[in-house]
Amino acid sequence: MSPFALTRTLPLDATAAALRADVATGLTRSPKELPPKWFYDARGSELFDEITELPEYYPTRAEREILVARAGEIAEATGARTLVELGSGSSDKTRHLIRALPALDTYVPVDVSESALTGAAEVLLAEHPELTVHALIADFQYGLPLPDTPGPRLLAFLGGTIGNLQPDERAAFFAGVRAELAPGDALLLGTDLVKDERTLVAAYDDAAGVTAAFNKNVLEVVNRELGADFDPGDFDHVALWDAEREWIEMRLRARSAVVVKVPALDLAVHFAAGEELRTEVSAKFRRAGVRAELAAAGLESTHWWTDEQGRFALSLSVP
Ligand code: AVJ
Repeated sequence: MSPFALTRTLPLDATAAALRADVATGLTRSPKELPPKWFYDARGSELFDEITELPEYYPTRAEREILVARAGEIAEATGARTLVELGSGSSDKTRHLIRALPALDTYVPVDVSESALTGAAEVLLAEHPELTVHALIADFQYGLPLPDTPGPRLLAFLGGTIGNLQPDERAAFFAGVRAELAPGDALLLGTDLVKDERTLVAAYDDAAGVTAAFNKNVLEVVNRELGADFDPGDFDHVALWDAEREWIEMRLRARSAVVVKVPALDLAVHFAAGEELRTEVSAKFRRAGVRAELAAAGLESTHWWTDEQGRFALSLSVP
């Protein structure tokens, strides 16, 4: 058997159709909005990797600290033979987990970015030639068509990406995960935690402007894929903390009135001066809330670990 397989669960044209639908809906409604998954073309994935190394962007380092400290406990608690990682990206932090799981035989990275998946698989296979890697190009919001792999399975959703979902979407997501888990399987969830506004906003509005470039890159994606004529220079990067809903929002704010043509959709989109396009919600969590959301989906929390500074949490739950 080949140690590496790549499965595209969504045909290429389904991805294109989803982008068209999201742009058609999101740019014609008020307030305007685009889902964050469209950030991650090859350039966007690269920019995100840069973000994870910024001094202001603490979540990646905090989560890595927890993984390094707790990998042994996670291995012991799960005995995982298959590790499924949703939104695996560069699989960078996962390496600590893979190294610590003695029974591991199959790694299933799932991501919307093909470039991130193939790059990550190459690095991992070089380090662990004994591992079977079955990469899935998939959008896990639309179901989890997981390959048949040996149990127990550990499903990891790291990085705080769960925060990109709205509360109702999170409930649906956890229910979908629960449905995939058999007795003995487990979910490892990474959640960024509520903290002071200054730290949070700085993490999404860094001094070097990498997050601003990442945010504006979604306009380049729409330009390339749908022939639109966005000028990223017409927009300012905005990051703000919504204290009531406890989430960060990223937006792109039109510096002046502008009309953007989207030929593939036969659309002209009008922005008033100062009008904002919401590009991301990144929710922050508290322990009781995470536990309650998991419980509502039939998942029982068994472990909660944070970094030394209490900025980020990893939790383990079981069906
Ligand atoms: C990959 C969704 C976890 O919300 O912190 C980083 C994406 N956006 N900087 C996050 C992101 C702006 C990131 N997640």
